[in-house]
Amino acid sequence: MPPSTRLPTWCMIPLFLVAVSGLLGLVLSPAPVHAEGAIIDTAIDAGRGHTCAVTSAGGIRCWGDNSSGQLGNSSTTGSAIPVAVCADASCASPLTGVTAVGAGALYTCAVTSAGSVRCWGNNFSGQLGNSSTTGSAIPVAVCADASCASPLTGVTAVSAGGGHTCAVTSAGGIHCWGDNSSGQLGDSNVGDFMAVPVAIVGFGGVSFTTITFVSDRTWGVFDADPAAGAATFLGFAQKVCLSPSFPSPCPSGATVYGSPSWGWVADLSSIPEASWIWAPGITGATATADLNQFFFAKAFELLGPPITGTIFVAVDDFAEIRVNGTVVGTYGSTTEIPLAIAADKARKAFDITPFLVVGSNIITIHAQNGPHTFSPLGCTVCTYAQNPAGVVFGGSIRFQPTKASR
Ligand SMILES: [Ca+2]
Repeated sequence: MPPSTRLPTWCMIPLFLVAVSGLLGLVLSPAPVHAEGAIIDTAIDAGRGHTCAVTSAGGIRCWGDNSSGQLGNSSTTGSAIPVAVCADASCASPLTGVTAVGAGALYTCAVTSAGSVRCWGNNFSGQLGNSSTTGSAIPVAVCADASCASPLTGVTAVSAGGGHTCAVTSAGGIHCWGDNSSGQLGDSNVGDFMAVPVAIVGFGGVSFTTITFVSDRTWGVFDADPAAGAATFLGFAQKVCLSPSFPSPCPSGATVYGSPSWGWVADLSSIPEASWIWAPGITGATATADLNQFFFAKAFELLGPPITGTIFVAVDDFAEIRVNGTVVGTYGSTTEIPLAIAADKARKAFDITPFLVVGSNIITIHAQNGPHTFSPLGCTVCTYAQNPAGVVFGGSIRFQPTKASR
């Protein structure tokens, strides 16, 4: 059972005064509100439909909408009175040592005295920073980086937006995570989202930019490599799955081919936001699937010399990795079944560093399905349900910024 979540009535009144003052943009009291030992409001922030306040004892209490678990009390039932945020999944004790709070639209993040960040609530865009897109009604620790091997530390302040979050460290660094559809993370990239923090260049001694990219809906689909000559834009990539549960999890909104669940077991743990993708408009019923090929392309602006660049790829059945119109390498096969099978069972790394240039770069993944003879179902003109196709990839580019950002 969660701890008692009701504040004594004698301290709720000043708390609500503070909340109201925040809504009206007024300052009722420049100093913390004191009420016979119950000292509240060392920090307060309001989200779309909820509010959270830090107590001077280091606790944190939230109230209002809880539809996404943004009150952090292991519940999704709203509360018109403050409730204590739980420390962990057991919810046996309240979160303590809180020094700052940022309330986002449907989620909340708090800084602890140890310098780490805990977030809870909606996680649709990875705004909880724990390398996941699953929401949480109890606090989760924000990861330090893409490996998610350790928590983010040294944090002194946090600010939460609609679906993205940024934290400031004592070293002056800025780390952001979550929705990046408008480039709001500040990492010079525009993508779906980042479910782990990225360090922003120009703050806290960070002198290089790391652009992380994954296969998602932001990749343009063409009938040829747009970096190598004339190419027709066919739309943006769609996410695809063999079946509703394979690969698992099948992302929401993905097209499900309705295939028997063979293949597509490549380990994607190092590129956790990557999805299997294919060309728009294709379903399991589309024919002919056999030997269909598309070019998935995206531009990356490097505001200085490249330091390193790596891309990991898995594919059903063949892929050619191209940078600025030049072939970096290939994976899989459209003629040899063992090579094709291997290509969807494990991702392969390609070093793209020598192919990157200062300025605009176009990365293109040319992917092709195998012939009907690759299908175990005996079709001679196969649908995508009978002969599925997809490609999944992700990687990073690190460069030394020498030009002014846009
Ligand atoms: Ca295939």
